[in-house]
Amino acid sequence: MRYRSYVLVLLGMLLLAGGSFVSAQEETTEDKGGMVPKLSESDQIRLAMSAAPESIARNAAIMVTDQSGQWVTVKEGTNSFTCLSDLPGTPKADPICMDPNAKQFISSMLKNEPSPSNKQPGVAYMANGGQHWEKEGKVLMKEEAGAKLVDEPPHWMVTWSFDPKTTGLPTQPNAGGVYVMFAGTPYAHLMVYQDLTKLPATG
Ligand SMILES: [Cu+2]
Repeated sequence: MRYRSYVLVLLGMLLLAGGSFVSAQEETTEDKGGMVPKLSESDQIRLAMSAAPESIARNAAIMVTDQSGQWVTVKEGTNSFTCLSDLPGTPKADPICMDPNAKQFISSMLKNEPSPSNKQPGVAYMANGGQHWEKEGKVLMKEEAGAKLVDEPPHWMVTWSFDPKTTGLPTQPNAGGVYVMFAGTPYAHLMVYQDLTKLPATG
C-alpha cells in the first residue's frame, strides 16, 4: 500500500514535469499572435537565444523588442553575434541570431531601406523556424490581401543577393532544402533548411 502511493506520487510528479515541458516548448514554437513584444524580458531572452546553437547564443548580444517594435539591447555580447527575440510581420515568433553583416541586412530590411547596407555576405540562424507570407506560389516580403502564412522549418540564411538566373537556385521552398528567398529584390538571400527530415512536403 505504501509502495503504491509512492508510485502514484512519482507518477504525478512525472506528469507535472511533462506538462511544464510541453508548455515550455510551446512558448517558442506556437502562435503568439504577434505577442512577442508583450512577453516578459526573460521570456524574450529565452526566445532570442533559441535561434542559434548554444555555443553561439551564450556569448551573443541579446536584443528584445519593445511595444513599438524597437530593438532594445538587454545584454552585450562578446562573439559579434546578435540574437533578437522576433522579426515583426508574422503572428508566430521569428527569433533570429545574426552576425554583423546579417544584422545590417535585416536592419535595413526592417527600415524599408531600398537595399541592404551590408557590403559582405552575412550568416543568420533561425533554429526555431519562422513564417513567411505567400501568394500564388510566390514568397512575399510583406502581408498582402489574399496571402497565406507558411511555416518555415529551422534554417540558416546567407544574407547575400543570390540571383536564381545565374546560380540556378530555386525561388521556392522545395525538397532540396535550399532556395533564394525574396528573389529578384535587393533583399534576396539564401535559405538553408537545417533538418533534412523536416523538408516541405510540397517539393
Ligand atoms: Cu529568409
